[in-house]
Amino acid sequence: MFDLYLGNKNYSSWSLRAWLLLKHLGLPFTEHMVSVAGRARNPALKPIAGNARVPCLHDNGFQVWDSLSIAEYLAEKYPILWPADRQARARARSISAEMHAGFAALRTAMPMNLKLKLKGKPASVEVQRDVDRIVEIWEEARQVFASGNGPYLFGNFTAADAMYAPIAWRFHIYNVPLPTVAAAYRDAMLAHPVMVAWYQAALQETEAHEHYDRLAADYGGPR
Ligand SMILES: N[C@@H](CCC(=O)N[C@@H](CS)C(=O)NCC(=O)O)C(=O)O
Repeated sequence: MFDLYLGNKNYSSWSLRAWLLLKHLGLPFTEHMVSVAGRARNPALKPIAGNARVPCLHDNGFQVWDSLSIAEYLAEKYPILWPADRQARARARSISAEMHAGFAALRTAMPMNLKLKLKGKPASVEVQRDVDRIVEIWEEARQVFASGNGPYLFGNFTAADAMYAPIAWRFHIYNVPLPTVAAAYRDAMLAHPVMVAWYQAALQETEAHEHYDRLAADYGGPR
C-alpha cells in the first residue's frame, strides 16, 4: 500500500512529479499533504521523510524520498516509466538528472505558483541560459526520440515528462516565449489529464506564501 507525503499543490513542484507518476500509472495511494514554504530541509518533516523534504513515498511504511528516486523505485516495478529503447532510456535519464540537479536560476526566478498567469518580462542572462538549454533538451527529445508516437518527450509519457512538468507550468505562468516545438510540448503537458487534475486541486487551496505571491507585480501583473 502506497502513501504519498507531498506539499501544497499550488507551490510544491517536486511533489507534482511524484504525484504525476503515481496517477499516470493508475496506482491507488493515500495522499498526505503537508505545508511547505520552500526548498529548505524542514525538521518537522523528519518523521515522514529521511531527507526532511517532500515528496516522500511510503511503500507499506518503507520510505522512498526524492522525486528521482521515487521515479526509479516505481520504474523497477512498472518499466513503462522509462522509454523501451536503450539509448532513448539513457537520454531520458540524462535529462531527468540534469533537471533534478540544475536550472537553479530559472527555478529561483520563476517558482511554481499555479494561481498566477502573468504578463512576463525579459529574462536575465542566467535565466535565459536555463530556458535555452531546456528548449534544446525538449527539441532534441521530440525530434530524435519521440518519432510520432505521442506528444511527450519520448512519444509516450515517461518519468522524464514528470521531471519537466513543473517547467511547463513555469513557462505558462511567467509567459516565457518559446519556439514552436517547445511550445507544442508545453501545451501537451498542460493538457495532460493528471496535470489538469493537479491544477484544479491547487486552485482550491487557501494557504498562501507572500514570498512567492509578490512576484506577480514583478512580472507585469496578470495577463
Ligand atoms: N531533491 C528533492 C527536493 C525536494 C524539495 O525541495 N521539497 C521541498 C518542497 S517542493 C520541501 O520539502 N521543502 C520543505 C519546506 O519548505 O518545509 C526531490 O527531488 O524530491
